[in-house]
Amino acid sequence: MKDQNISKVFRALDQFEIETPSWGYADTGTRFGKFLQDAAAISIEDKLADAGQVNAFTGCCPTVAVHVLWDFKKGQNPADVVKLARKNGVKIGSINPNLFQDQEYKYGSFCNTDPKVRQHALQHSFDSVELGKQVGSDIISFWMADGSNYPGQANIRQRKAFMEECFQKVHKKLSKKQTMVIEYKPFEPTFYHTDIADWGMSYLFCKNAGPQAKVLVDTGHHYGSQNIEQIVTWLLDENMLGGFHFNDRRYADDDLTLGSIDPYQVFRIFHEILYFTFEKGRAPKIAYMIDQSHIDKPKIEAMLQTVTTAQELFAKAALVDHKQLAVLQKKNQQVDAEELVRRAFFTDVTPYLKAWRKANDLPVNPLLAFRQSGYESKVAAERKARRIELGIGGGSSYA
Ligand code: AFD
Ligand code: MN
Ligand code: MN
Repeated sequence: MKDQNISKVFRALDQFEIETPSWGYADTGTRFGKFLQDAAAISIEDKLADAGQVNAFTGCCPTVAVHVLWDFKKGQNPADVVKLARKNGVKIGSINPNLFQDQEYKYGSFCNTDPKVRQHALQHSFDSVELGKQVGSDIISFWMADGSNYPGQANIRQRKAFMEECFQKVHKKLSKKQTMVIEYKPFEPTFYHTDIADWGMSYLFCKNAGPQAKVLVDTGHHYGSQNIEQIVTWLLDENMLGGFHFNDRRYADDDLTLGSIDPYQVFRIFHEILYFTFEKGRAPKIAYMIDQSHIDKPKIEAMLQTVTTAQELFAKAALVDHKQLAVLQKKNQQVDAEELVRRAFFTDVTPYLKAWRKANDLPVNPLLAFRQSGYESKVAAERKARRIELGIGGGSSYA
């Protein structure tokens, strides 16, 4: 049994990659204030250096998601950012347009009743698609904050039509290699209606946009009782799952470290993906991306926690005997079927993880190795001095 497990875990981890977000390395805040950390990244140079550390210690984070307005300064040559990423042993991953911060987006971007605002949002999206082509990224990732706060405030049908038209225009600009992923979120920042509030709305916008549009599942964007793995399974079956933004939540879109609240839910999501892979004989092309930002945990340590937890849960999910599960499901032996899945979840895979890391010349305990490297105290001193010199507060993620 043990040998069988180890080869399953090795096979799973060999194929497992997860993208870290540039914004997860910089200072962020709550809506009540920004909380600064000396070692938090200030510039894209810092963010890529930090992302390079996470990849170096875990071996599974080769790409970094970027936020266009926060990571590409006006007039900056995108090729320089590509070179910077390479210097740190990573590549630019998904491109995230910023359609929620400009003052003119107060009443929406793609859904704004003012055609000039919609055009401004469209132009930024077209520019983001072009940027993706320049930096060799094949994912453009849309999160739309559009919505309203009071009954009667907005014509929801008209907004749906505006949004649909804009996504169709963006889709036309994609290269053959690019995929656009459309994220959904039930509420926040608006609190009466959100124009892309659930997976069905995202699915319809994708279908109407074109064949290179897929749904992005942010694990923090669901009501407490929702069965996320069922949504994932449906989207997989429809070939409409573009990828994930992984984080954990206790109440809403809390962006906590993955698995910190409900590791079994993440395991069930990975299980459904691996069960699909077993049945279809092929792994789906989906982007595993992290979307977390922390005001209290040290940034890089939080990212290492998320990445190593994701590896651990993916390794556990790889232990499920899909063939046996199918037999038990067919016979409706629900207790045995559940026990088969539970046994995998409760298996201690740390020995296998350590063996895989050893076999790949990686530290067996990435978090401990990072702490021993002294990287954090070094950059804390340097960045603290730079903040004082530049007379700035926290990181540039909301610059
Ligand atoms: C916020 C939004 C959404 C988006 C992320 C990065 O809720 O998840 O993907 O910021 O822009 O978390
Ligand atoms: Mn997200
Ligand atoms: Mn979110």
